[in-house]
Amino acid sequence: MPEDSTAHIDFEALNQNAISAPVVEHIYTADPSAHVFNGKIYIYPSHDIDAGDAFDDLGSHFAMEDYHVLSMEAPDGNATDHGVALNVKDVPWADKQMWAPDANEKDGRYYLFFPAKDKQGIFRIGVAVSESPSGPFTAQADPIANSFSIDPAVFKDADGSYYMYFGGIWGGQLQRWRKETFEASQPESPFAHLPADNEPALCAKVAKLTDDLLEFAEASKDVLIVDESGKALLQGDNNRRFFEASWMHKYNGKYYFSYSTGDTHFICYAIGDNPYGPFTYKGVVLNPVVGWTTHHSITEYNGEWYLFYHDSSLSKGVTHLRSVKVAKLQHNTDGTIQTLNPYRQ
Ligand code: FUB
Repeated sequence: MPEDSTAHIDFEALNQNAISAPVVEHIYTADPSAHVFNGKIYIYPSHDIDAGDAFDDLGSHFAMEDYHVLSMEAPDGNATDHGVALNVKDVPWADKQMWAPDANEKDGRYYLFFPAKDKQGIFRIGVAVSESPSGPFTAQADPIANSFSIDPAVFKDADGSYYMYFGGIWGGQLQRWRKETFEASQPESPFAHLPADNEPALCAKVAKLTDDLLEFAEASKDVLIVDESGKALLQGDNNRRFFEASWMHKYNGKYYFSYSTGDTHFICYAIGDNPYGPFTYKGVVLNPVVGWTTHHSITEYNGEWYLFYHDSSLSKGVTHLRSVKVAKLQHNTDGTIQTLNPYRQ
């Protein structure tokens, strides 16, 4: 991922114009997956650190080692850091890069879903379990069978089914799973195996989870995003096509799949009639933030909707040192979402 130049940014002015402030400042946090459990907001973020790894397009500088859970009594309140919830050292199958996690609850138990590179350097998705939403979590011995790539988001539908959405291109390795097995790339390149610009875009994946939430109940399927005429978005449609950071929320009976466009830095959304799609592209949820990555979740709290997101304003533009923020989100009466600008013009 190319590093943006932030030398021209007046961070004092930017922070004054920001629509929200970091929810915590004592650690760097990113990729927030927010849920309401027992009336309280719990945020499951990445815990950004500077491990000294060089910046590259594979995201090697995102060398995170553990997760902390944050909780808030209200979206405009203070956040509590519950400390280390899971460390990579305590995950038998994982080697490094604890990237964007999510969590969910079933029958009073809490499940943390997380990607990490295994000992062969392949991203897999694991599950860790706790009796408490704030952890600590105990990891399963192995990753989810047939899991791959990054950025799991687990959505509970009204009928009690749970679905995992996942995937991310470039360093997230999704493009290396276009065949049955993982395709090698020597030397490792984030661009090998991508479709051509005039081919259909690579899709995020979705799979229903088993009743114990520990495995896929089915082979994962493509999350197809189409334009208003029903045509699949193309790989070269960088302002609209999927890159990473899947999320699902349901509003007025419709399924909203939202995601990051990566190299064009938008959070976009598409609407469908069921959890598998297809989803019709509708627009932008969040315009670009300071920092290369953008990642979010959309959560209802007390009848209002909130966007949890991150930027690199606290670190003055360091791409891999990000801070979680939250802002109110509005759905229009026709079901579309009002685009947020992270900084007032
Ligand atoms: O935090 C590491 C990676 O950066 C995440 O997995 C992506 O979604 C991007 O935010």
